[in-house]
Amino acid sequence: MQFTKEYFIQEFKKRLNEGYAVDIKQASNFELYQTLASIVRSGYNNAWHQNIKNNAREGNKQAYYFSIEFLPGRLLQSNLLNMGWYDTVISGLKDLDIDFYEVTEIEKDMALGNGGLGRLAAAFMDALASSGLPGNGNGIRYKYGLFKQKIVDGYQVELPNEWLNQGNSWEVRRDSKAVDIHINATEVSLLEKDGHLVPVYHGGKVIRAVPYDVGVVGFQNGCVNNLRLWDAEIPESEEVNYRTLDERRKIEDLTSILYPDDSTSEGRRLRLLQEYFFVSAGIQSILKHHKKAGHNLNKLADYVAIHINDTHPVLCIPELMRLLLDEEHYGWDEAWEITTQVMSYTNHTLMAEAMEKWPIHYIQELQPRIYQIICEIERRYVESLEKRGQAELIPSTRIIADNQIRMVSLAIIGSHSVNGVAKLHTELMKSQVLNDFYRLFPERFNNKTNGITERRWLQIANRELSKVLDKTIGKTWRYAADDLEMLLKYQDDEKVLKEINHAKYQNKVRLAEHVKKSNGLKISPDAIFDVQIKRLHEYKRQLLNLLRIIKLYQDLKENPNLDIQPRVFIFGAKAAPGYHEAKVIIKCINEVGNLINNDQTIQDKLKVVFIEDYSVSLAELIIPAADVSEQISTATKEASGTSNMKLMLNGALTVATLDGANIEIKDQVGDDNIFIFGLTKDEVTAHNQTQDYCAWDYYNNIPVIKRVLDALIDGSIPNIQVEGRHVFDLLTRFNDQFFVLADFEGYLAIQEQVDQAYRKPLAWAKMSLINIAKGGHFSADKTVQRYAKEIWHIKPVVEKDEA
Ligand code: DL6
Repeated sequence: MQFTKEYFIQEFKKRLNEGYAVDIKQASNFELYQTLASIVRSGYNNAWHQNIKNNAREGNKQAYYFSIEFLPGRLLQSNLLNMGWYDTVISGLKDLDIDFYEVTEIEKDMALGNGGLGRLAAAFMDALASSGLPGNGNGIRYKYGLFKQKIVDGYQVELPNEWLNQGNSWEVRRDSKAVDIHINATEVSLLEKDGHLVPVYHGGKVIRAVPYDVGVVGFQNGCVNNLRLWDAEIPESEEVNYRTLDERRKIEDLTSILYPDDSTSEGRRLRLLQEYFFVSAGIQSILKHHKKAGHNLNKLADYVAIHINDTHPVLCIPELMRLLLDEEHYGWDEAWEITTQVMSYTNHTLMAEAMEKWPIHYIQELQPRIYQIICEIERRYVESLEKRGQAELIPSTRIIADNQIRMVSLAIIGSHSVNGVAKLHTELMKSQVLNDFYRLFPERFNNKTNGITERRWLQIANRELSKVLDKTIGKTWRYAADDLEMLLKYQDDEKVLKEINHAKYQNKVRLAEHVKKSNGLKISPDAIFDVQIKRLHEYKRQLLNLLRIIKLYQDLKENPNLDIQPRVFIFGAKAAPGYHEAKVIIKCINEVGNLINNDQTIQDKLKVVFIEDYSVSLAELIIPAADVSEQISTATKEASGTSNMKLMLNGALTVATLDGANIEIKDQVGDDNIFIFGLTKDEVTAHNQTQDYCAWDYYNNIPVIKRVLDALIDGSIPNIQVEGRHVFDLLTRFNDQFFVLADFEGYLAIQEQVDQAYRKPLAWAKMSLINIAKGGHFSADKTVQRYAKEIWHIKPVVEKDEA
C-alpha cells in the first residue's frame, strides 16, 4: 500500500471518528495525537512482527542492550521520519487545518533516563534499527522515570514525572512473555534430582516481570526492532504472600522511579533489586526465546550477544551462570565459557565514586544463590592469577574486597570485551584506572567513541538549517551523514553563510519565545546564546561558567559602557536528589540570574536563563538555537559527552577543555574552529599525583579570582548566604577538587576570543559551517556498526535500500 496524502486523510478521519466519535473541528489535540499515533503503529506493526519471526526463523544472531536508562524522548516525529511519512502527514494535516507541531507537543517524553547514558542507549536503539541490525533493548518501565524538576525560589524541587498518566501509545504489553523472579530467599540448599544438583530456595518471594515492548523503527529500511521494558507485578498464585499494603507497595516501588535515593540503605537496596529484576527478566526471556527457536544453549554465543551498559546490569553475568548451572545443568567450565563469550561491557565513567560497589550482605539478602556464584567466580579468578604467577594483581582486580562486591571487576572478568566511549577515556582506562585489568586482558579492551542520532538532531530539531542544507548540497545528507562534508565547498560562499546565520537566528527567536513563556524573561536573539546543558555535576563545572558570569557582571557594574557582546547564558541541568553540592550550585545560578536579569543598569548585556526540567524535547529546542557550546569539564573527568556532538552538528562553536570526545571534535574541525583552554590530562594527572594544588594560592594571588569568590560571601548576591558560603568553601577550604580556579583565567581569555569572533558574522558562520559539515563523523549509526562488527558479531538483516 502506498502511503499517499489522500489515503492518510481518509484514514485519519475514519480513525478519529471510530476512536473518539468526534470530527476534526471538535477533536482535542490529545485525540488528534492518539489518532495519528494509531496510524503510525499500524504502519509498522507488521514489519515489527515479521522482523521477530525472521530473526527466529533464520537464526540471526541478535544483540541485547541491557541498560538501566533509556531516554528516547518523543517518538511520534522520529517514527514518522523513519517511516518516510513525515512530509505526507504534515501536508495532509495542513489540508485538514491541523497544526502538526502543536499536536506533537501533546506527547510526553519517554524519560526513562537521566542524561548521556540513557540518551546514548536510545540513540543506539535507533541506530541498530536504522542499520538493519538485529538489536534489542532491555530495561525498566519506570512509572515516573526521572523526577520532574521545578525551580522554586531558586531551589530545585523534585516532583514525580507522571509521563504514563495518559498511557504510552508506543508500547504493547505482552503477558505471554512474563517471567517470574525469586528474591529474598533466606537459604538455598542443593538437592539431588534426576542426577543433578538442583537449588531449593527457602523463604523469599516471587515477583512477576511483565514486558512492555516498544517497536523501534529503522530509518526507511523496513526494519523494526524491539525495546523491552519490564514492569513488576504480584503473580496471582503468590497473592497470599503479599498480605499487607506495605508489602504490595514494595512491588509497585520496584518500577516506580529511576535511581531511588541512594543516601539511605532502603534506597540502595531498591536500586540493587531493580538491577537484579530487569537483568533476570531479560536473561530468562532470552533463554526462553533461544530454546523455543530450537537452538542448543551450547551455541548461545552464535545467536546472542548481551551488552552490559555501565555497571548497573552487571548481575547479567552471575544470573546467566545461575540459569545455565541450575536450570540447564551445565558444568561450571562450560557455563563460564558460554557466559564470557556472550557478555560485553561498556564503561561510562572513571570516577571512583560512580563505580558501583555493593555490600556483600545486600546481595546475599537479595539472592543468596547469586552471591554463591559470585563467590565461586571470585575464588576461581584468584586461583587463576595465583597459577599464572600474577598474584600481585589480585588485590586491585578481585571482585570481593572490604565486604563489597566491585561491579566493575565482575564486569571485566565476566566479559570478552570492555570498551570506553571516547579515545581519551579508553586510553585513561587502559593506562590508569583499569591498568591492572588491561595488563591481564589487553585483548578485551577497545574504544568505541559515542555517537548521536543525527536525524533527530538535524532533520527533526533543526528544520531551518535542514532547508538550507537541502538547498545547498542536496538531500543525500539525510541518508548518509558523512555527506554533510559537501558543505565544506561553501565555506567562503557569502550567500550560504548568510543563510546559515539566518537559520540560527530563526531558531533563536523560537527559543526566545519559549523562554518568555516559561521564565517570563525577555531575551534578544541578537545576543550570543551561550549554552550549557547537561546533568549538574561538579566535574562538568557549571560553576566555572557561573564564576565567569559573575566576573562579567562585576565588570559591567564598574563600567556600564564596557564593550562586550550581549550574551544570554542558558543552563539546563538536573541535580541528583541526594547530591547536595549540585543543588547548591543550581540555587546560586538562579540567584545570580535574578540579580542580573533585574538590573537595568547593565542594559540587557547579560541575561541568565535556567530552563527547568531539561529533557530531550527541550534539547531539541535549545540546541538548534545555540551559538556557543560549553564543554568545560575538568580534563580526564568527562568520559565522552554527547551534547558536544549535537551542538556542533547544529553549528554551535565549542568552548572546550581537552576532555572526552571534545578532543575528537577538535581533530575533526581543526584548531581554528573550536575554542580550547584549560589544564590538560597530563597536568591534571600530575596535580593529582603530587597533591601540589593549592586553591588558596589562586584566591590570594589572583585579584580577579578573589573579587569573584568574595561576591559569593559578601552579600552582593542576595539570597545565597548559605549556598554562596558553601560554594566558596568548596573552591577554597576543600581545595577546589575540580580545578575550577586553575582554569579560570584561561577560560576568561578564551571567552574574550569568542566575544571578538562573534563580531564578525561571516567569519563566525564559516566556523559554524565547518562544524556542521564535520558533524556527520559522530553518527550513532557508525558507532553501532563498529559495536556490531567488532564486539557483537552481528550482521545487518535488512539493507538500507530495501525500504
Ligand atoms: O557514554 C555516555 C555518557 C558519556 O557521554 C558521559 O561523558 C558520561 O558521563 C556518562 N556516564 C554516565 C555514568 N555515570 N556517571 N557518572 O552517565 O555516559
